[in-house]
Amino acid sequence: MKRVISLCLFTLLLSCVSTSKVIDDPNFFGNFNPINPDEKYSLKAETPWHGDAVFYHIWVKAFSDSNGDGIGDIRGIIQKLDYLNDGDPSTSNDLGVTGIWLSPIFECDFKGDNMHGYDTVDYYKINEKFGTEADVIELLSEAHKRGIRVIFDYVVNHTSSKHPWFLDSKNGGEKRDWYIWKKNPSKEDTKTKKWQRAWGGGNWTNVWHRHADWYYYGAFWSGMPDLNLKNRDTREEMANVLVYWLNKGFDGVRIDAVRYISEDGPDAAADRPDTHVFFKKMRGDIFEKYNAAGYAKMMVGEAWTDKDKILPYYGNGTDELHMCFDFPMAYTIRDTVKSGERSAAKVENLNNYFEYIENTLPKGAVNAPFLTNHDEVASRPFTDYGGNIDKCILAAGLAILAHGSPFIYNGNELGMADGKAKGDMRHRTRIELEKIESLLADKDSILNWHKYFIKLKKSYSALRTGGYKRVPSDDGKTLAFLRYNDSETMLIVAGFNKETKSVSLDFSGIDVPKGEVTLLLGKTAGKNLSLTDENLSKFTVGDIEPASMQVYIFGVGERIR
Ligand SMILES: [Ca+2]
Ligand SMILES: [Ca+2]
Ligand SMILES: [Ca+2]
Repeated sequence: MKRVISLCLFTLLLSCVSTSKVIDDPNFFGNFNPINPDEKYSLKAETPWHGDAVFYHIWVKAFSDSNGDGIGDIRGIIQKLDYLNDGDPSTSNDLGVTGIWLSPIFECDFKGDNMHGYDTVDYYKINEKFGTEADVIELLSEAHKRGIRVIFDYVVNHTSSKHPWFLDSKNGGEKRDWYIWKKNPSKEDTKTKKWQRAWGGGNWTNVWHRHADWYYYGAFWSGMPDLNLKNRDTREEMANVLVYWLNKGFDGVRIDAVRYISEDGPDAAADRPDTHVFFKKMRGDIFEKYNAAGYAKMMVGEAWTDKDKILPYYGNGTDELHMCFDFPMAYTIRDTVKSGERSAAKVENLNNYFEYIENTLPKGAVNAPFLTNHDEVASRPFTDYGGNIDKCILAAGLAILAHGSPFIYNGNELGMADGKAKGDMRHRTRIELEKIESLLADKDSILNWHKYFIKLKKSYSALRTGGYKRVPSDDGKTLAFLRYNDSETMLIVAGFNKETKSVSLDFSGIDVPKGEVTLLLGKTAGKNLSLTDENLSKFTVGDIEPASMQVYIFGVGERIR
């Protein structure tokens, strides 16, 4: 017992010391296991691939159930791979995505209705409800055959309170310092700075949870204690977890709760300098090593916050996270599609946001646009837009064709509504895969439009990594912009109007090739246009249907729809 007490005092002392300056540890992840990708199941990548990807976000429990127990599973995903991308360019009934993000697949504590898996109890064991490690290896193998990369949900900020590490820690064992303990956290509150929820609000009792005479830190709730990542031993083991699965053949990770890696005191538990050090080291010591070995892998981070706070997670563009989910873009697209027909200001907001991303992301950074996910970010588009499929399609097009590599949440491509459940459960109901066949038969179904947008994104590099330039229109309720690079110039026209109409675009002062402008994507018959000196300031685009998108290329191209 005395040993435990002195260990705890030491821990307290250590945490006081470590809050005073940024961790500077040349051996940051300790003696973590070697980077040694399994050649049989890993997909080679001599250069980074994430800037050219279209991802599909699978909520494993809801997606595809292979054994009829009502719970989606890994074998169910394998059975649906041909729907996602059959790997055959000559067939076109598949969605065409090139990446999959799997929601947490490791053994977790809560196995009830809302089993989400973010409460890990064993990072080395696949959740038995989902299958086995052999199933996961087969998924990697089958996905890779089709050119689909697979990333897993890496929950590094916290474990379940039932994880053996935490049981040891709370009993004063050798892993005591793997979690964050304080005797009197509320005493650290001052008049102006308080322990509270890491994202603001609440008070110290929301994040400090009592055990015996001590309190442990858990940013989300008492059942998910935060790991003490200021401790090198903890970092070493979490690096081992990462390397174990990346070596097996995973192509990257979605990283949960990236803002909360480090907590330094009252009002200092989000976006901390140590958190950036953590991801910079992870990039340099782990991901760049895979890159050098010819197996480029990536991290996409969940920094659920404002644009100014997301940006630092990219570091200089090549030394921190590869990608970050663009939460502000999700909100802005939603807001504009919802009411752009009534408000030119909303359309202007979206244009400003696209321009912000283009002008502000450092070189090398890849944005991750999306519309919704498994959390309470927004309702599914179908529910959000009151069943207006045109608006769902327009929103999908804006996200897929936006700067970066998009993530499509499973079911949105099928026009699914929110489930009849409360809170985040409504986003996690069974994916209605039985709809696929009838949606494929209708050339203007939401599923087919997803396929068109994805095909376009994959066919034209300007839509993936090109620049962005707004084109003024005579109608504030139409968004027109160019995506361009040295070899391609694309024009995207998004109409938020209520009636079919024409708009006049002003290209004067914009450097674009004159001549034929070919319609690649549009709902109506549409027609190719021609840009001449005469119509440079009054270039007319017609047949813009309510809540619709048209995509053109300057020059010639093959019409997709
Ligand atoms: Ca099942
Ligand atoms: Ca195909
Ligand atoms: Ca934390």
